[in-house]
This record gives sequence, C-alpha cells and structure tokens, in this order.
Amino acid sequence: MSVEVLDSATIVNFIEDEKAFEGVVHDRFARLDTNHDGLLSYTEMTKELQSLRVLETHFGIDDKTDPDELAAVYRSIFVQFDHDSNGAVDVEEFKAETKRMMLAMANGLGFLPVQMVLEEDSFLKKAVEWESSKVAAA
Ligand SMILES: [Ca+2]
Ligand SMILES: [Ca+2]
Repeated sequence: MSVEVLDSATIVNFIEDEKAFEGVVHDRFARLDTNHDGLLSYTEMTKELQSLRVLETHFGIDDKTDPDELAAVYRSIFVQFDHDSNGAVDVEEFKAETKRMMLAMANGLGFLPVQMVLEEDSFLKKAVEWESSKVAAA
C-alpha cells in the first residue's frame, strides 16, 4: 500500500485513455479468471471484490461485518457486473462496470486532490502510475 494524491481528472483521463485502461482491465481479468474459461464466476469475482477497499467504505463494511451480510453485498455487486444475468461476468461486462465504478469515484472526489491509501494493485493505483508515466514522458 502507498499514499497517493489523486483527483477526479487522474481517474477520468486514465479511463479515457482507452488503450491504457483496457490493458489494465484485461490484465486484471486474466488474473482473476483462474480456470481460464474467459468468464469470471462468482468465486473468481469475490477475490476482486475483497480487494476493492473503496466498496467496503461505500457499503460501510469493515472487519467486524457479519460474513453473511458480506456475502449478500458481494452477491449484489456480482449481479451488478453480470449485465445479462447469465451467472458469469465476461470481459466486456467487467470493463463496463469497472469504468462505471471508477467514474462514480471520480465524481465523488470532485476537483480537489485528495490523499488516499491505495493498494499496490488497485485500479486507482494504476491510474496514478499511468499519470506519472505521462508526466515523465512529457
Ligand atoms: Ca473463469
Ligand atoms: Ca454475464
């Protein structure tokens, strides 16, 4: 984990860089798809949901949350990703929903930069890394 400063523009610009964003989404999808069938099952998805700290904050979940309650929240998030309700999340669904969530986060942040503790592998961390690589290249 590291503490980074980010604002909504960091997130929005990252998403708008279609190539960079898709690269990160595809990498993550491939890593989560442990049986390599091109789909994320509920079990495979749960791993991702557990790493989304922002969701935990959003839903008011912490370490003391009852596991049943947690499972219900994960289930409802999974349903949200599974747009065609076929019981699995494909890469397009994964990308669309990740994008939607990140935009929602960007809206929540507003224009003022904030300090956030980011997991090494999180999408937000990727957004920050992407931005600093662009600054370095300029
Ligand atoms: Ca799979
Ligand atoms: Ca689906």
